[in-house]
Parts: sequence; C-alpha cells; structure tokens
Amino acid sequence: MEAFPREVVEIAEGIRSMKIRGAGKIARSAAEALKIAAEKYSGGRDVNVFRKYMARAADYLLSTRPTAVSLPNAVMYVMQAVFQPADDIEVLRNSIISTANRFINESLEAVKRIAEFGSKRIKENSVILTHCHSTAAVSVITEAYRQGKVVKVYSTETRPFYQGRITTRQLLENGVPVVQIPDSAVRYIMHEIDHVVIGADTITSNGAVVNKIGTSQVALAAHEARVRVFVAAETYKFSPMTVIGELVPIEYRDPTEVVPADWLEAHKNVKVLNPSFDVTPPEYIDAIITEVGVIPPQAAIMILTDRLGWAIDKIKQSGLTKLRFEDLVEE
Ligand code: RUB
Repeated sequence: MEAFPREVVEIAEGIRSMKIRGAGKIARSAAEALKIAAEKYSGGRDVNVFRKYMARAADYLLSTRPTAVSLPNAVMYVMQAVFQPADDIEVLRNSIISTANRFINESLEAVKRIAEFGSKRIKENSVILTHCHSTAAVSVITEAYRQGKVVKVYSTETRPFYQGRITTRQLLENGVPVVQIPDSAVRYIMHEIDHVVIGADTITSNGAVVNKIGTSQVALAAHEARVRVFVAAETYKFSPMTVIGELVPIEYRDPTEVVPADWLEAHKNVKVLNPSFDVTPPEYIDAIITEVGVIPPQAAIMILTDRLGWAIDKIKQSGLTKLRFEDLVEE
C-alpha cells in the first residue's frame, strides 16, 4: 500500500494538533494535501488502486477534526475529480490538481468578497466585538476600519486555546485599535458595542451557527442588549449533512488545554470538560455574510441548495451518514 507523502501527514497532523486551524484554513490545507497526494503518487497505472489511495488520503484528512464542515466540503469538492470516469490516472491526477487549485483560489476570493459586503453593514464610529480568531471576521473588520468606520475592537481571549490573541495580533498588524478582554467580560462590555462580528465553522440548514465555544454566550448577551450579530462565512461552511437531518458533531478536546496536567494529576476525582464549539440559534443572528450575498440565517437552505446541491445529491446517493471515501471505491 502506497504511503502518503510527508507533506500530507504534516498537514493532517497540523490540523489535528491545531497548528493549522480556523475553518477556512483547514479547508484550503486539506485541498492542498489532496493535491500533493495526487502529485506525488507513484503506485503504478491502475486507476482503481489510485482511487483507493486518494480515498484513504481523504478519510485520513476527515479523521482529524469533526466539527468544521469546511473540511468535508473541501474534501468532497476535490474528490469529485477522483470519482469521474477515466481510464488513465494522468487524467485524474491533472483534474485533481486543477480542482484543488480552484477550491483554494475561490476560497481566498470568497474572503475578499465577504470583507467587501460585510464592511457595508458596519456603521460609522463603530465599536466591534469579536470572538476567537476568524479570518473572515478579521477581514470584514479590517475593511470597515480602512473605510474609517471602526473606532475600536474588543477581542475576547477565547479560552482555553487563546485564539483571541491571534485576532488581537492580526488586527494590530492591520492598524486597527484593539482591546483584549477575558471571555467573562463580554456582558459587562456589551453596552459599548455596536456590532458583534464573528466567523463560523458550520452553518446548519435551519440557520444555526456552530462556532468556537462561547459564541452562543456572546450572541445571547448581544441579543439582550439589542446589538446586531453578523456572521462572516464562506458558502462552504454550510452543512449538506444537516439537510438529511444529521446533527453537527461537537469536538471535545483534551482537558489539559483547560487545566495543567499536574493539576489534573493532583485532583484525580475532578472531571474536566473541554467542548470546543457551541451552537447559536438563528434567532440570535442578524445576518450571515457570504461571498454570494448577505442573507438572514433563515435563508441558509437557499445557499445549501444553490451552492452545495451537488454535495447534498452525493450524500443522498451514497446513503452514507458518515462520509467514508474508501467505501465508495469499487473493488
Ligand atoms: C476557529 C473558529 C473560527 C471559525 C471561522 O476554531 O471557531 O471562528 O473556524 O474561522 P479553531 P475562519 O481555532 O478551533 O479551529 O473565518 O478563519 O474560517
């Protein structure tokens, strides 16, 4: 059995360990990994053996983190090239490379469009609150700042992994005035806030937004204070699986991200939970800003049928509720 190239393993393990993180980056990195897997394949000319190898690579990438749907969506997008009819592996290899490149380029373009559309929704002299680190949210905020509309951004720490520090650093690099606050200060500070701008890992068919743990508390505090909540998300963050009734799996990470290992050791009877994401209901979201337009969360199903109809069809045809590409390769 052909082993995966070193770069593919590095990307997969980078996603698992969160060296590579954030739903958009995870998706682009997975597409890149499949491209490298195809480029470096040297296992002979048998098309089915090649398909099996690509399917194993896809399943390996899918096993790294469960919540962000951008990962299976990116993998499914590229794997369409693997499953097209062909009897020459060079045809498949070239098609995989160009499909992966297309996904990566379109994904980067999408973030630019989101910044353009989202910045229009930010009013003059705004104070913004953001949570975790989202490339899409940072680009909306940065673009609105460039247009002179943002006076200050509050960035939450985002315990336990402190992705908020990445946001703070990036906004500072972009020249945006930013204040770092602990997550627990969100409701205290909310009276100063004009807009909440956050990203998404997965958006369900009913418009619920799955994002970093704590997002639903931020949205609840914003709702109470009548502060608008904008979600910046590319269309590949919408989940085709939820159309057939599947729930979004929430990742639980290691307790040692919450408390140090020696503390755990000294308190053996204490159970520590580390859920990494939560679900914000559509009622607490004012708009989702995508690269194809700004929509109310209730219109999520439109995005799914327009942009991901092909994936919904594939999922229905395969009859699989859990994607496993190896099962799709004929023996
Ligand atoms: C990151 C997170 C981000 C979304 C969107 O979680 O919740 O808000 O992924 O980010 P983690 P982006 O750090 O656990 O991956 O807009 O960059 O896709």
